Amino acid sequence: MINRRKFTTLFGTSLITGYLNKCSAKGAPSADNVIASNYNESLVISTWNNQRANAIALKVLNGPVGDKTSTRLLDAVEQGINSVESDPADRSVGLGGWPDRDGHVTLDACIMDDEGSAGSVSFLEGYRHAISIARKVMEETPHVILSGLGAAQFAEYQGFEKEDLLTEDSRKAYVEWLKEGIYQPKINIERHDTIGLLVRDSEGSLAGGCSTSGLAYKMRGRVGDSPIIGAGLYVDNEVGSAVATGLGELVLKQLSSFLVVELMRQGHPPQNACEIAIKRIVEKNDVQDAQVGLIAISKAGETGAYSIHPGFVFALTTDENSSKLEAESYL
Ligand code: SD4
Repeated sequence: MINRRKFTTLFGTSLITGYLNKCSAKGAPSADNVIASNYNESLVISTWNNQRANAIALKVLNGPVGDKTSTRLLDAVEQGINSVESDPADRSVGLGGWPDRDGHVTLDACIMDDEGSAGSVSFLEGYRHAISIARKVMEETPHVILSGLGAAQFAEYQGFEKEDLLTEDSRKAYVEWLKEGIYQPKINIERHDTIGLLVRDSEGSLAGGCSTSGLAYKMRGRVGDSPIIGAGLYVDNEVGSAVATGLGELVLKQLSSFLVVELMRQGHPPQNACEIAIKRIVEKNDVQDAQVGLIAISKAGETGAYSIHPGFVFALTTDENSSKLEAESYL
């Protein structure tokens, strides 16, 4: 049975109070179904403790209008995520990301806009800004995904700077890991910092992206959910958007982000949709040692977040407030 109490308690505080107050003014608010329809402020939500990325994205969203809507939304997603890709302290994204078991840092990322355009890179080596390269794939090629060597060649052709992403800290940790060489992802502290970031502008237009170095010490060539449209990310501007983090193999098998958006299309609020999608994963897999977290925004500005195990945190930022919140979980 899904227990909502913790989530609603957390969501009953701080930022969401702002929503509920707004909603109260319009009538019929409910803590279980945070309705912000006609909510006419920008909103950014991202996985894990990424309030700084949210703030950067929000600033772009609220920046000079004049640019095409899609451009502003994509700039917001890209610049928010770029900040994490350049932060060596984030060990699951870009520079300083955890290597695979052969010592190579390989990145996955994807991006989608309000017009349904999508771009992605997987198994990318040597370039920190995977999200920017994914955007270029979307904008400059007839394709959706470029992978491995081809993705790296494309990045070079597009003028991205090539570099070694393995920092001294990551190298030391890798050498230490090699002593035992056991591959055993750990829930929440499983070097989980992957950024999935969703934006909604004041008009209700949606876009999103995610970027990751994937699971620490994965097999060489392993690709997770993050570059797969519908798995790690899905955006449908008529309905809503969703992004996933955690053990990508589970997300891939259920296409969880697509599922969340389709559930919203059927009328489920994003919170319900995230809960049903997590339940689907739990029912079909052994999840004892596996975490997945989902976050979502509806067209109307409602938000949802849910995970398999406790400990999944996410960042929610509006013009009024920014908070790190812990999602309610199935177990
Ligand atoms: C993957 N979903 O590659 C990513 C990992 C992740 O926080 O989200 N880590 O499976």
